[in-house]
Amino acid sequence: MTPPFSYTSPTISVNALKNSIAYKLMFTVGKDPAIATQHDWLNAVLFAVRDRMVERWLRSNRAQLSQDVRQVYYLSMEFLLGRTLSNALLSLGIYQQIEEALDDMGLKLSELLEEENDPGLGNGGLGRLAACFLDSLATLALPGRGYGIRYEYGMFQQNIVNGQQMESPDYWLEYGNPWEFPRHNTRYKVRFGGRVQQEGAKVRWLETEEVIAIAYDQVIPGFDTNATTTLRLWSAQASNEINLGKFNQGDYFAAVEDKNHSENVSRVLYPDDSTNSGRELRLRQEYFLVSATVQDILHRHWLLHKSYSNLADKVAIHLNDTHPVLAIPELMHLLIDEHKFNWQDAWAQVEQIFSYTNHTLMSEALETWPVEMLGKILPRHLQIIFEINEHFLNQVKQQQPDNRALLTRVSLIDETQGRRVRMAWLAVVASHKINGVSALHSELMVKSLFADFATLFPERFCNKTNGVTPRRWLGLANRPLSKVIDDSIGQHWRTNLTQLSEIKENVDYPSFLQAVRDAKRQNKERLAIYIAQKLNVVLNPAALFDVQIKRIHEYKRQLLNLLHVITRYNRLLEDPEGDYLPRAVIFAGKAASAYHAAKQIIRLINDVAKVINNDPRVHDKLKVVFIPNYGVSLAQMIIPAADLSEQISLAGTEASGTSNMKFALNGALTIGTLDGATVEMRGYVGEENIFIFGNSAEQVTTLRNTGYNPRQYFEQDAELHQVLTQIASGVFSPEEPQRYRNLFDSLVNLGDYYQLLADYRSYVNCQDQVDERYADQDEWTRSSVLNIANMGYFSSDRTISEYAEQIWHIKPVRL
Ligand code: 26Q
Repeated sequence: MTPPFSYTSPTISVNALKNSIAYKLMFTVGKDPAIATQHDWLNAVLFAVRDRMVERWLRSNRAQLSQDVRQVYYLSMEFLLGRTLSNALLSLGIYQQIEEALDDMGLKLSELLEEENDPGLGNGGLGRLAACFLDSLATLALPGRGYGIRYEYGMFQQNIVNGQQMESPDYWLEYGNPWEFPRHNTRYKVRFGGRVQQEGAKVRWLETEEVIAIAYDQVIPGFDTNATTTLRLWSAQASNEINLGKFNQGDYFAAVEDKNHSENVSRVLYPDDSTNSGRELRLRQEYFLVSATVQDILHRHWLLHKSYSNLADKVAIHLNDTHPVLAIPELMHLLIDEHKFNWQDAWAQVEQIFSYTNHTLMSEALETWPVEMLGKILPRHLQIIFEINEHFLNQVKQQQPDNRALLTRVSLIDETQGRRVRMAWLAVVASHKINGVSALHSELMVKSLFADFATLFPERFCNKTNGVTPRRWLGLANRPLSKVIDDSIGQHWRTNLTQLSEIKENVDYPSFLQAVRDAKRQNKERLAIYIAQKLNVVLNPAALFDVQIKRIHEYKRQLLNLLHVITRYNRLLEDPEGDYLPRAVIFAGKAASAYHAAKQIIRLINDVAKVINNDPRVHDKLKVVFIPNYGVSLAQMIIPAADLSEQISLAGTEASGTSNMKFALNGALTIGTLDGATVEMRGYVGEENIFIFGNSAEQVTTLRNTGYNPRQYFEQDAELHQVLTQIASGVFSPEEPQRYRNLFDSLVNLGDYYQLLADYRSYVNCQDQVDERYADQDEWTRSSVLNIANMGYFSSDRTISEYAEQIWHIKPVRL
């Protein structure tokens, strides 16, 4: 077995590791080696490795404490970490040694790694971004920690039954979570409900219901460094006081119900689904996270400084979208009601402490909460929000007297929709920096959503283009390609990704191109085997692997992809003798369970796949697969195997995208619209090495304003006409010909908001160019290499360094 690379710890020997593993199996797992299962061995390895991480953790925390530096607290309702063990092995530099140790013990590391579960504590891009950021914080030795919720149930598991998505609960803690350190003594009361009483200048929040937040910590190892960071997740526990009261009165069942009610707060991750916003439990979750976190921050600060007056010197709090925005009124509440601050002094701290990232411009996805609900659950916070609003609106009046329309627009309270609090407005008013996640998105943000605020506070708005960690997304996910790169330029690209540009020098060497191609081929074969086993569909690894994997959403336009697939199918049948490049079109992604349109898209993909894959005339020229239960682990297998990356959202709708970067980093070429960070990727890889089609964001807006008329495209484009007619008439759903009638209407007759038909022709033509380029394998591979070589900018290390310098004002800890 060739070593993955030689970032290898010289100090930890194979023998020492063998001893630790055997020891852990007996004394921590409590099993006799003679009867231990694979899972027991996995746990033994994991505990042995964890010990090594903890050594670094303690050292790192000690350094952080003693240097008393400013820290960032990254608040996020989601952290999508993916599996931990393999990443830990690479970070510690003991991958090879563990592999060898296990070999000697008759075990295979690769098999054990597949046994580890993949906690799905996030929906998609936003949660995965938070995980990449922790990886970079740790690797750069930046002082900070992540705060989130320890959901008992993560993102639902997706099964495909008769072509349709079925959800089942993801009880990821079933076999325990060996990576977590429960901190039973780090606990805070989180209060809900009750009423507010004014006693002179003092406000009291009384008769509340209480839930206890218990901390669970996980080490996040930095790569090739002693530095680590911490992810602290909160779990809800019923507070006994209340329950015991009822219990003693003999009402046992009511007591248990109360307990369940309290503990429901951290029960389950909410899916990203605009239709279910306004749910009370989600609001309680959001407050649970921020209340426990802000109390913890203040507590830690007090221990060190015995004062809160220098809070803003030591603390930066970052809000990952508006989900944790209640941290703002919570900090005001604690400073004023508990720590005797006056309003001005408290607000002065708040304004220096908070920063906020916006991840969407789509109005239906912006969080607002009914005033009435907020008042019921958090009466004191509602009061504070009203007061923030009053101060803010007075300030606006001074700047722009007599502009009533402006006041209505910027008010934190939206009076047009039955009085709701606009959480994004609250975030903007309180934060010293607000950023978008790609250049285009940040530009649109100040032109559209936050236009008024950008005039009021121009210095607050900035851009921080997303990035991804090269450790997981290249080093770990794509070992064959990593090896090729290591052999060419050494190993330091892992912590200095711009070094990848050095591989450009090899772009004219056939042997290098061949090595890159071989690596890709190996990854494709591995994926093909997985697909054959799971789905019983055999892919030709020589085919072009055309991949779209992401949440199923109308704006991401998986349907546009499918329109192209059907077009190809029709061409194949039309001219069976033609010379076609074989293609495998691969989809994966979850639809929110209440999102009917998204579920119909999944169903149609599967219906189309069934027809095409079983049509003997097609042979292996075209295959379509939908891989169920997409998540981080699957992404790590699929992305390295892709030739073509589909990034085809309606321009102006995808804030950034991050899989677009992961694909290019792994040598896929992109076909995409000028949306999100794909715009910047084009700038780096060059127009010749990316396939761009469709309307620009500006053209999309113009078309919307001048009247988008889909029928016109339907009637004038013969291929499109055929495809849509087939869908509508049941060619792919013969057992229920009307199944996709509504879908047809939404595209053709109801003025489709996502303008699919407007981009259809340029998309299909662009796909033809993809075929042409793929036919020349050397040309293709050259482009592929230039994609890899130019992804240096998209490392999350770059992104995090920018946040650290320009927003958080934090510096690396000396170790
Ligand atoms: C909100 C309220 C109630 C329930 C759920 C939610 C909710 C949960 C998750 C709303 C949104 C999300 C997730 C959003 C998300 O992942 N956005 C993506 O963020 C990425 C990182 O910046 C970007 O790359 C993507 O473009 C963006 O879509």
